[in-house]
Amino acid sequence: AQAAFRSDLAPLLELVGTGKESLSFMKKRIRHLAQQWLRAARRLEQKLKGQQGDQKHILIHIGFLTEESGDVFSPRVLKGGPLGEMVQWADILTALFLLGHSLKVTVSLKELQSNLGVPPGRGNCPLTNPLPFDLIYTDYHGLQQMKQHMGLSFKKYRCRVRVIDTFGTEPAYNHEEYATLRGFRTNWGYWNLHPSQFMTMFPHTPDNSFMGFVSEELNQTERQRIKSNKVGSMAVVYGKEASIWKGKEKFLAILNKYMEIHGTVYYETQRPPEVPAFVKNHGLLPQHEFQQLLRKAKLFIGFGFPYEGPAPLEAIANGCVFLQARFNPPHSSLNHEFFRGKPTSREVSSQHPYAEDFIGKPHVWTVDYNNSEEFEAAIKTILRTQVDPYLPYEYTCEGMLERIHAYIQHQDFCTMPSPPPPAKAQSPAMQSPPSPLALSPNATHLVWSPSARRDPHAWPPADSLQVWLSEGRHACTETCRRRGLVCEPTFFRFLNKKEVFLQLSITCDSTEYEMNHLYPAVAENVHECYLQKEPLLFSCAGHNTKYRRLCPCRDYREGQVALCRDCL
Ligand code: U2F
Repeated sequence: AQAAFRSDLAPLLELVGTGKESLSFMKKRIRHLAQQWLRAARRLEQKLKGQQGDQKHILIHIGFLTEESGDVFSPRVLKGGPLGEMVQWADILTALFLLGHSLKVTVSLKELQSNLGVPPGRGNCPLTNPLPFDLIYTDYHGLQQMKQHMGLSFKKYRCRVRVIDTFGTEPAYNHEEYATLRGFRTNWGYWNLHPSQFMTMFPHTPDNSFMGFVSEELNQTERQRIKSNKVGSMAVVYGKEASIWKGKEKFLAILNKYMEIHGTVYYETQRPPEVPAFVKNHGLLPQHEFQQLLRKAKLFIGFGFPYEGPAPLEAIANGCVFLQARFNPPHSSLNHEFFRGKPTSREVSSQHPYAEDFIGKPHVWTVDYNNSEEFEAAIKTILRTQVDPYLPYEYTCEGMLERIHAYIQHQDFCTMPSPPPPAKAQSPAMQSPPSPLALSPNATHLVWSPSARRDPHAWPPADSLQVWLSEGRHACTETCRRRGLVCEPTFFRFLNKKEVFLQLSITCDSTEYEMNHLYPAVAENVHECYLQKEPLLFSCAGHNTKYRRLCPCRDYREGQVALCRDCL
């Protein structure tokens, strides 16, 4: 059946269930944003002109909310604990539902088992019937539970799984054998999934799919009203848990010279000692009241934690300037407890790198907090700066619907494209005739040849490919970014070829196929060229001064980095 856009969210609220504070939070959010979602769905429906594709049967198993995984989040919903994950799940549910798919939602192991068709009382056995879902959205906890209860069927069906993974999983950590050999093993596992099956909260590395979430949107009247009601001297501190305020007296004192400081810190009976008396603390607010507070404020200020949450986007969308700390050196799994053991080597350059890199001034100020003068100067400049509310398209409801729709229509990890030619040398007689080269040189890089065959079903379409050679100190993520492009891991297979080095005028005294997440690459000083032996290890992330990497870059739609210009 064709998927048909839905025009009522009430049935979704029924699907979500009750009995946990986290579920109530998600339902409140869905209710509160309903009109905005419905309008966006109508706009996308018009844009797609009936090309909605098939209705999918989707299981959504929110593993971290199950008792079996400890459910540490639900009891903290009203106490200042993390809400970002629930924000995202609420939005994923809403988007999938509005796009017209058929959904089942589970938050316990028992429900999971009965939906998968695991016979009661049986342990780790294959499913007796075919899996009744085309797609399963879950998280690392849910993945573990599915593995434990599906027996051999897990391997068969894992290509249908999508893992919602806040901070992302880089290919080097995902590949079991490689992770084990090369020290990339983590507690989160090495699942040998296709890296794009992991879906992140922000576009961290394009090796994973960017899922995102949404923020409240403003119409023209609201924008005007907000602008005229702004209290120019009002600042809101980012941090609903008192511990985030610890040791920040110095910054608060400087800020207090210029602005009236508000907070939304959870407390039981009295003011937490970390929050100075000059701060007006509202206590933890319901989400829509928090938005109202942001609408009045001029400044939203972060003290370094939490990393990469939704709140700064909401603040910027409500017309605040976001001031945050630069991390020098950057925080990562190598040097910071919070990231330790996470399956990524990403270097986090500030509290919110997306805000820093994708939004920037005048909305976002990233400064060195160790330098009081720089900090104070930033506050003074911000006080004089006028900003409009701003929300990148990819964080609007329409943007999220558009992206998820494209993923569901085009991402297929169950039928993989044919692997690159075998690495072993073939006898000359067996060699196939050379295929026409798909790439042609263009002074500094390679572009797709106009004459090359293009697979009409390939997604993203290959003709958006440009091949650039990285500097030793840059990952492909960065190499493409510097050219206004984005790294596209599905294109690695086009450039994992000996001829490509030649086309780039690189001298290769030797060329070898090996397993290494930085390949294809060249060790320039010794003229050694390397190709990738394991397609699962194609990785936009990662760099080493020894190598210059071959990077597949593509264009992207304004405000929607996940999709190339011709991707819809
Ligand atoms: C992030 O988790 P957090 O939940 O700590 O992220 P925040 O940016 O603080 O905000 C989450 C939501 O909390 C809401 C606000 C945001 O959408 O509207 N809120 C509220 O309802 N009432 C208030 O008084 C103040 C805020 C991230 F999302 C997680 O993935 C990470 O695990 C975590 C740690 O880095 O950071």
